[in-house]
Amino acid sequence: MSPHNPHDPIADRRSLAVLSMTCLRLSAILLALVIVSQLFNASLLKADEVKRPNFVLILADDLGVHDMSIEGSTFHETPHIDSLTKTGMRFTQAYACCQVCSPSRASIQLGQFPARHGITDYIGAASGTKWNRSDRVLPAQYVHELPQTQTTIAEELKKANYKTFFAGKWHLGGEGSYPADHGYEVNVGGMEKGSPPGGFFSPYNNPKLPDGPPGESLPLRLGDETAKFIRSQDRDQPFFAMLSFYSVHAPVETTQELWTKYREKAVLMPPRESRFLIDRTLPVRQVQDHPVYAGMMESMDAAVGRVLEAIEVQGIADNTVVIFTSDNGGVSSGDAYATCNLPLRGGKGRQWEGGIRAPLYVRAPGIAKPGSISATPVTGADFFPTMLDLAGLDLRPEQHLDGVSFVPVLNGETLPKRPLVWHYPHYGNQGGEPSGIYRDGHWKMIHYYEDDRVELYDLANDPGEQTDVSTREPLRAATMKQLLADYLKTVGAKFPELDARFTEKAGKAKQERIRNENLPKLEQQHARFLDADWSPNENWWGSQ
Ligand SMILES: [Ca+2]
Repeated sequence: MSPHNPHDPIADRRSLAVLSMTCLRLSAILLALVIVSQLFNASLLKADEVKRPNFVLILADDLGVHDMSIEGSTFHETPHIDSLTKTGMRFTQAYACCQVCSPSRASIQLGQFPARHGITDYIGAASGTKWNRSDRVLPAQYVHELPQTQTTIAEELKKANYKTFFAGKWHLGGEGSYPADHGYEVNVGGMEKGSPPGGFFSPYNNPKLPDGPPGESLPLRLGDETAKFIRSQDRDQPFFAMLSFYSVHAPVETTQELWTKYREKAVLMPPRESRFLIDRTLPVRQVQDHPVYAGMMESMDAAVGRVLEAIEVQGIADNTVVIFTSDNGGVSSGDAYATCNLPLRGGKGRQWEGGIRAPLYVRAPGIAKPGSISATPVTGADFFPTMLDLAGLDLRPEQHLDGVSFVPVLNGETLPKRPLVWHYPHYGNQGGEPSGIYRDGHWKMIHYYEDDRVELYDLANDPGEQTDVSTREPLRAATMKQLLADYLKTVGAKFPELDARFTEKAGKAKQERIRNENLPKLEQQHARFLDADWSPNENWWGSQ
C-alpha cells in the first residue's frame, strides 16, 4: 500500500503524529515566548525595584547634640560619625520627639508625636500613685507597648519588597511587641529593656543576642551584625537596616585602654573646682571630661565606621541613604551625669533644648548636597514620610499624622511653616518637669503642668533659654499655650493629676537633700574618674 494512500491508516497515524509534533513544537515555542516575555517583564520590574534606595537608620541612645567633634566637642573623638556631615546634610535644629527614650522611638516607628500614640514616658516608668517621690502631681498613665493596630515604617517598607533588619535597643514592649512583631524580619538584640542587661561587654544576658567571646564589645558587635547583614544582601532587593545602639546610655562602661586615653586628655584640661550646677531640680554637668563616657563614644563611633565601610565595600554607597540621629538629649543630670550639652540648657529628661535637640545627619546620594547644612526644624516623626518619599513610594498621611517628608530640605528647598509639639506629663529621672512644649518659628513656649506657669523663649536670640520673655510677650505666650492645649485635646492626650500626699515641707526637704548631700557626693565621684588609680566598680578591664 502506498504511503500516499489517503485511506492508509498507518499513513494517517503518521500524518497525525507529524501534526501533533508540529503542534507540540509550536506550543513549546509559544510557551518559550511567554516565559521569555514574563522573564523580560520580571527583569523590568526588578530593574525598577533596584532603583529604590536602601536605608540604614542609625539611632544612638542618649547621645547629646554637642557630643560629636563636628558639633564642637574638643574632648570626644567621633571621626566616623562626623564623616556623614561631609558626605551628607547636617541639620542644626533637629529634634527627638521626646526628652526620654521610648516615646521618641515610637515616634520614629509611627510618624506621630507621643501625645497621639500614647507612649509618653519610657516604658517601665511608674505613673499614678506608684510614683512616690514627694512631687506635686501624679504622672499620667501611658501606653506600654507599640500599638499593633498601627503601621510601622518597617511594615510599610516590607510591603514594598524591602528586606528589613533591626539590631540593638528596642524598648517598645515585651513578648508580642518585639521588632519581629512590628515588621522587622531580623532582630539582633532588641527586647523590652532600655539598657543592656549584661552591660556593654559579653556575656550580654540578652535572650535576643547570643553571647560573643567574654569581653566582646556590644556596640562593635551590633555594628558587625549590621555590616554582615548589609554584605549578605541580594542587590536585586532593597533593604532597610535599623542599627539602634544601646550606647551611650547607662551603665557607662569602657575599656581600660580607652579610659586611660581619655583620662590623660582630661587631666590636661584646666583644673576645676566643680563640674555641676543645680538648675531648678537637679545638678547639671557643665563640662565634657568624663573619660568613661568618652570611651563609650569612641566605641560607638568605631562601630559606625564598620557599617559605613560595609556599604562602601558592597559598592552600594550611591544607592544607600544613611540617617544618623539620637532619641533624646545627652545625660547631663541623673543616671550617669555623663555629658554636657552647653550652650543648650539642660539635658535628657528636661523640657529645654538640651533635652530634646538631637544630632541629625542624612546622607542621601544624588539628593542632599555633600557638606550641606540646614537649620530647618525637623523631628524623628518626619523619618517615616521622608523614607517613603525617598523610596518613591506613596505617602501614608493617615499613619504619619505628625510627620512630614523633609526631602524638599534635602533638595535645598524649604518646608511649609508648621508648629512642633511635645507632651511629657511625667517627671524625668533627670530632673524633667511635667510639661508641654509648643515651638512656632523661633518661639518656644513651655507650659508646666504642676502649676500652670509658662516660659517663653526666643530661640533665634536666646538658644540657651536664659531669658524667659513670657511676661514681656503675654499675648504670644497665651496664644501658644492655647494652641498647644487645642492640639493635645484633638489627640486625646493624658495629663497628670495633683498628688494629695504632697506637702511643701517634703518638697523642700527633697531639694535640700539634693543640694547638701547629693551634689557634694557627685562632685567627688566624678573627680575620682580622673585619678590615676581609679578602678571601676566591677572588673571591666578584661573587656575589648
Ligand atoms: Ca534614650
